[in-house]
Amino acid sequence: MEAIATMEGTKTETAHYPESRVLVIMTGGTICMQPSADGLVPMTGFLENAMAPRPSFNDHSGPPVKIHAFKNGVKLPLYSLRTPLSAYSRHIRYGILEFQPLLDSSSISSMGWTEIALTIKENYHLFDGFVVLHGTDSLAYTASALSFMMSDLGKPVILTGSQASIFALQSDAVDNLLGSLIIAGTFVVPEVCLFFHHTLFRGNRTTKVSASSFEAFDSPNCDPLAKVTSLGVDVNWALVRRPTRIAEFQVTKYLDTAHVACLRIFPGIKPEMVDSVLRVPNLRGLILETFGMGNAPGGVDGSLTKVIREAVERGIVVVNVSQCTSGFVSPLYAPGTALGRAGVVFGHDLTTEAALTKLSYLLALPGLQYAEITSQMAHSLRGEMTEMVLPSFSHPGGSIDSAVGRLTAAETAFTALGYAIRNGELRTVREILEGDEFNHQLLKRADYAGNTALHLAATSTNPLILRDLLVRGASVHARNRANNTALYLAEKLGHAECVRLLRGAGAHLWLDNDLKREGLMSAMGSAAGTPRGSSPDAPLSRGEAADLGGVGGGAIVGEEAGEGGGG
Ligand code: ASN
Repeated sequence: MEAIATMEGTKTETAHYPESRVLVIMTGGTICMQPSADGLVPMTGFLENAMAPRPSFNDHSGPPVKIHAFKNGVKLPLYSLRTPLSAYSRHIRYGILEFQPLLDSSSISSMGWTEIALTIKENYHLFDGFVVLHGTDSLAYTASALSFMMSDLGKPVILTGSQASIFALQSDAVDNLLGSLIIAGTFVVPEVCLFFHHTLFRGNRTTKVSASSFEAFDSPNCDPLAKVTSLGVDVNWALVRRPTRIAEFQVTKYLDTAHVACLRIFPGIKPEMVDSVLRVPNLRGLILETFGMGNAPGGVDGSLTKVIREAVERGIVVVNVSQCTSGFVSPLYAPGTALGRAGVVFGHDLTTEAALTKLSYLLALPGLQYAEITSQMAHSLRGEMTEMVLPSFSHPGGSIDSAVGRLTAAETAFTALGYAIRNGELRTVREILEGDEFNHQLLKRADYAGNTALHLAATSTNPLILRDLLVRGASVHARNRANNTALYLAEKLGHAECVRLLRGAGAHLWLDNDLKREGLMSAMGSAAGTPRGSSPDAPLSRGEAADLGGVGGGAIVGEEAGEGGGG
């Protein structure tokens, strides 16, 4: 319960506002550093020392609330704070798990990446999103590595840090951290992202471009996923990737960075230098940073090409990436063609960071043969390379016409989709979703009650529709205005096949008992409906039934993470 200031500035009304939950994983970096005799070093106690005293991170809504998080399988009590109300009418409640020891990110390794990934995995069901605080030096490597280690991710994982310490008078730390928290707790961008200087990037497209500027990162071959402006967060939903398999979130624990090298070609480089790297014992892969579009010095006798061909014949995967920050490699010029003929894989527009971590990831997968590794290196796994643009489809006629004909508003397509879902018309659903104009947007739209197409499908008797929406990337974590996910509705209605599919795609209910024990039920309750954690066994309440009543309207909610309630 909190006071709302009226126009006159008097506090007369009260209202509940929902909370999202975000777990902050602190690994170290400048953001938490303080000067010492040895230079800047990371300091522990970030929640108490850096966040609690700052009004943007602590609305002083009462004594700190204890929540829980898991670390190495152990359930730990965690003090949490919450932000003041955001422009999206919600608070972000967060707690922090700190690495021991905290690192300068120049010391991160595959072990640290595994620790971050496993921490997210074991807390996945407890939080709406995750913010990883990390030094900037190797941030683009970590973002790339995590993107490959995590498959079928359904929630936002946002990495950030800062160029100046949060304890410095002039710093980018507050903006970077606050922006990350708000995005992670508000928008279901189910990717490993990097947030810096008001910009959300796809993590595996980023590179550090400045050692000192606050604008430290760029993703030269991929537009930002979102921008923060004075008007709010502008998400480029058409770019956002989402899981399209009926599969649960998984983590691959280990990357084989120990047997991969990276070498930058320069004018006059001697073939023997390249050869000696390629003969490092047990080397399995080499990232070759070449000139321009993928060229390396041929030499009169082609001796550089020769040492590379011999390495490929020994089973070493050699990947060609450009030294240029933007553009791509291709066998256009003779030197590039020669490398291609020697068996080098063209990494298209991969960054070095993404190429290195992707190859380390593939080399660590058990049982993957050379041919599979090289083939996967040349294709996008997590949006790390530019994909071929698919031809667009024209809007089909047929059975969609009768539905569209009834409507006049701009959101007719979503309304038609709602009717088709409700009537169990799989064919019409497909026709609408394949309509070129709408297909990017429809899965993210919601009706006036906040129901996305997936919510509607969860209440339909035709589970094939739900399945179709899932494989097209509908988020299982979006919530309607009554704070309920599609799974919650399907459970309540006893739609067993929908429940099975949703759970298979990573949907989950919140841990009711935990929330009750923490005494958070009232804090998490919403004005609109059922508190988070309501028993799925109870029949739909009138409010919930009304919330499913309409398919009209279609106001875009931008896949906001929900209203703070229902599982
Ligand atoms: N050396 C620091 C680190 O990467 C740099 C930073 O965070 N800005 O940990």
